[in-house]
Amino acid sequence: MGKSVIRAAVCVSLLLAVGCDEEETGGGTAAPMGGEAVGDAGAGAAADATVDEGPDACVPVAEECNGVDDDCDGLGDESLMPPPADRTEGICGLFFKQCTGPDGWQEPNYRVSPEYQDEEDRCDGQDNDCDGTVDENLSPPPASLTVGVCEDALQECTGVLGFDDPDYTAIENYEAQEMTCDGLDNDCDGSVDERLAGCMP
Ligand SMILES: [Ca+2]
Ligand SMILES: [Ca+2]
Ligand SMILES: [Ca+2]
Ligand SMILES: [Ca+2]
Repeated sequence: MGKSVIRAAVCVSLLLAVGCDEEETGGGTAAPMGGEAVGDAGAGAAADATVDEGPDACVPVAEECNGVDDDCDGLGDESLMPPPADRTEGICGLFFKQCTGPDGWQEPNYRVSPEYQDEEDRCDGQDNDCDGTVDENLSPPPASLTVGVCEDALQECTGVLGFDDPDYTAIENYEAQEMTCDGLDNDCDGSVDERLAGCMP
């Protein structure tokens, strides 16, 4: 019994208190929260305090790559659009500069790309060393046929498909099948003038 009475009394007190607050808020100033202490004068003082904070105050400007939180959001050098890297040819066209904080924008490490080569020696249809030329200065392996008139023949770079045998017909005196009695192994099979009846060059 005693506890119920006390609880009811507390509830009545709270209701009265709430009602009182509502009356004050509705009839008084437009201050959203709290009491007579915070009025227009208080808000004005707070604004003045912000302006007067002095040299430590962060004045937001556009974020730049400089290791500084220019826009005062607590993050430095965030959400920046990197400029293209210095090397734009070949596979380097995919690279952008990197923000290094106080040192600003710096060249990327091109070697992170497995396609990149300091000096191109890969036949792959790409400009791996970003000098503007694709598959240049390569060292091709020997061709499939390297005897007879095909001696010294090398494979040729065909681009994305890699190295392949050369066009043997472009080789002087080459014949797909030995036909000429000339003392040469024209078809590059290791035999000279074979199967040519009566040939004595
Ligand atoms: Ca190249
Ligand atoms: Ca290449
Ligand atoms: Ca021959
Ligand atoms: Ca032959």
